Amino acid sequence: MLAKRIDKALNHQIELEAYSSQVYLAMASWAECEGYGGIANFMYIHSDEERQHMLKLIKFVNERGGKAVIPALKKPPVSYKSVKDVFDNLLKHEVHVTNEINSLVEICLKERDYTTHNFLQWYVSEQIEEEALARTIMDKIRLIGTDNAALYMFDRDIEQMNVISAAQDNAGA
Ligand code: OFO
Repeated sequence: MLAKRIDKALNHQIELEAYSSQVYLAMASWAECEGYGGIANFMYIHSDEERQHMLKLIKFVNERGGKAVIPALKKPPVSYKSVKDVFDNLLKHEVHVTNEINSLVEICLKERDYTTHNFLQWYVSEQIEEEALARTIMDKIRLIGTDNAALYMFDRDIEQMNVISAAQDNAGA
């Protein structure tokens, strides 16, 4: 049985994962409308992954005797100044999610809920990977600067980054 405090904290995380999925979906749509097909695909896949993170939490809460509440959908930002702005926001968002996961882990330790603590280790590793990927992408964007030809190549190559990260996820699953 989940303690009330843990139930509440996990439900908060369910909401955050749902919101993450919305944020990346909005980024996908922005990129698609701006003609960045590769970035759009990257974001569509990322959005689906975030939904899976949400579902995993919902199932865990209900299996442990808690009550997962499906949250209302908050409207994410819909427009961006540039590709750099998109990925800046993505990195900021992931850092925020990592901090939230870490607080959740801390609550579990305080409540001596080692089962939930163990379950959350998957999210801890996932955040390390996602932040690392976001930082790698930001490094590339900084190198690209205002070079449109390089941006064109980046848009083509970013799909490959998704494939690699998905393959790593599967290997770890
Ligand atoms: Fe759910 O992993 Fe990113 O936010």
